[in-house]
Amino acid sequence: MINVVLLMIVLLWNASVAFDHNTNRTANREFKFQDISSPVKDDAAASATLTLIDGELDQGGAALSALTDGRLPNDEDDPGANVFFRAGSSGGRFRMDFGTPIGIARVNSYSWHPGSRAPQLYKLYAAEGSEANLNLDPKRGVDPVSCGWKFVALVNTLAEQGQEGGQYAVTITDRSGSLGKYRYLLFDCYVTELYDNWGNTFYSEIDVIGK
Ligand SMILES: [Ca+2]
Ligand SMILES: [Ca+2]
Repeated sequence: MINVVLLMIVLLWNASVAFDHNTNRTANREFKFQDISSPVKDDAAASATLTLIDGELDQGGAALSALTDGRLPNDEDDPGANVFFRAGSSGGRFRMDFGTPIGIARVNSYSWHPGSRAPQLYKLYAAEGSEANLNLDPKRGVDPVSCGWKFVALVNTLAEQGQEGGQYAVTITDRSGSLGKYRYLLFDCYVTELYDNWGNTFYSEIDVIGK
């Protein structure tokens, strides 16, 4: 019995999140980081379909497809090359569809901004597609776990204090080498601060590396 409980805990907490930060001084056009690899163009996300589920993208920013186009911003404040939710809003949700379930080794997300729109704060969920009660479009206020989604990880790169601008690279992995086999990913993105209207992250690229 104890073994079963322990196994369940391990299964529930398998995914791990790590992140790397380039300060405004060390940020670079290639998104080179100390420990996490740079964004790539030919990952599994490149051919995925992206759909907005809730919230509103900022009109000054790029379409969702910029998250998977393999292209990177020219500088630290390039709204047209980043996806971000409308200024003053509290973020939103979007879905990534691979068309068929695929083995996923890791999910990497990249962002770049000189100030409070650099850090990342989001929850990642996943679904295989055949879950009985799966709701592909759960709006804010609906817990995705209650409608077929599996919670994968909470990403939070916010600093306790001090400088937050620059570039962030996040990698979500699993000690088993695979996050699982999924057709859908759901990103539930939150503002990084509420002091002003400028807390929605500038997301430059999301890579999904197949198993
Ligand atoms: Ca990519
Ligand atoms: Ca991009």
